[in-house]
Amino acid sequence: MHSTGIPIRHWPRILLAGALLAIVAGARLWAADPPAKPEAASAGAADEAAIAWQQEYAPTHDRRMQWWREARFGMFIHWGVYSVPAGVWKGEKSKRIGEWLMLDFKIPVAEYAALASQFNPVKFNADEWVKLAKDAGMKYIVITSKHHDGFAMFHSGASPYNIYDATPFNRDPLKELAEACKKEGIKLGFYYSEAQDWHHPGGAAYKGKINTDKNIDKENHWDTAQQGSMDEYIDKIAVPQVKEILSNYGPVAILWWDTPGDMTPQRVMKFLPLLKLQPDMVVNNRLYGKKYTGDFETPEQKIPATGIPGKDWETCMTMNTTWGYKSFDDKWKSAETLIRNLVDIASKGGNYLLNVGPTSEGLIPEPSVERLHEIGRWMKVNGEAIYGTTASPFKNLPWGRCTKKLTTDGATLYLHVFQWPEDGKLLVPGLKNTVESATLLSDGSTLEAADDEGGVVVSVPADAPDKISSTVVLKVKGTLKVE
Ligand code: JFZ
Repeated sequence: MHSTGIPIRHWPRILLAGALLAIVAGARLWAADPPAKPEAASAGAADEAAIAWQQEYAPTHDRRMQWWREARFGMFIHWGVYSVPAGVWKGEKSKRIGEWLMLDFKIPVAEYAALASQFNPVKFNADEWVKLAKDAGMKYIVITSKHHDGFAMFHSGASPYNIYDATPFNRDPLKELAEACKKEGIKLGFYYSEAQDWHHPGGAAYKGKINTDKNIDKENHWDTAQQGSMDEYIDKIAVPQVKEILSNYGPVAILWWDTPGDMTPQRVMKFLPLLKLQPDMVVNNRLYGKKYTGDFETPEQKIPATGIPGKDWETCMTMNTTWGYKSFDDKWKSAETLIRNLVDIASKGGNYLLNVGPTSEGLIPEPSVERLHEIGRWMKVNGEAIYGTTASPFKNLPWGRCTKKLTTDGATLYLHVFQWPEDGKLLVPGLKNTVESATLLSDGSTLEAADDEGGVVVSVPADAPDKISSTVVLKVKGTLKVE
């Protein structure tokens, strides 16, 4: 699927494989929907196709994923026209996530589109956003290029319903972000809602149980302006726009698909060849069915209890309870929770994609900024124990988490201590290696480490260097032995 290592002449074979694989996988619907009936196909041919796909795709997976695995921490940005109503429609507060407002209130297409004339984010400053992410210790940014409301946040030639043509703003924020990211050495990726599009005729709409209204057709469209051929929507809007974002914004590090409901193998095949426009790019798993895994899994708003063994994965999460800006959502997670989430995720081998929802003025809300600053302060001291680490060798640590780096002749264990021991004795249960050195990451001071029946006991100072999470670094020789 990516050009490097895959000669062009193989493309038809890859596409065929992808299509057949997709048939096996069956349509992945949105949460809470029953699985769709798989289309008829012989299982044998489909299995062969799955294998063929893996053979073509796997060889470049590790190469493309290398930076991503090092990075561990990124910023998600949900920004669009929905930041104008900010979760309120005609005086009524939405209970849904902010970017779903149009569907929540079944807002007619023209009425919602008119909001664009009020979208003038003159305070938007790409350099500031990128610096904020960078200072928080984030290594990449993923921003919504088009969400389900169909509004493109870039200057699109495929539809005038975009921030450049349909608002008084007259700027292309994705261009500006691409430049700022390049300058600061931050990777940039784009979210694109490939199937759902509530604006353009033929775009899909969520089919879950949300509608009791008789005016809604079986496609769950609430406005006749939404009716049309989905294939035509894919050909005229989605495919050209994905081509634009992969062609006009420099190196694109990530393509983050979303909500594949109503995708078919044929529709998937229209997108796949575009990926070769960015041979180093990684893609998530939301283009189609479960067997089309992409490069990484995307648990949403949750941290899998034991990670996802054998898979790369990224937990995306909000800081309050919405992705797109809602003026009244003040259920903010504490910096402590966010930092410990990052540690928890790294200890299970995953990445953390933490969301901000900028306002219609182009500002990242102050509570988000404050939290990002606090995370940044912590990362400046403890980043070494996050970047490029792999999952904990311990099943359970009563006081916190562990990340590790394997070296040619041993290992470095980073002990993330959430509950600092009151008696000054930190027990590392089941560790059978002899400890070469034990230090505090915050000031490099040496600590005593002694073998003990239960493992290794590290003597630590009375006070925790950091109330949220302090890092003790153990260097051990030889193969890791944990019982
Ligand atoms: C999706 C979007 O609908 C939402 O607006 C936001 O962008 C979020 C990051 O992603 O939400 C989803 C998508 C897929 C599932 C659940 C919620 N799913 O497959 O279970």
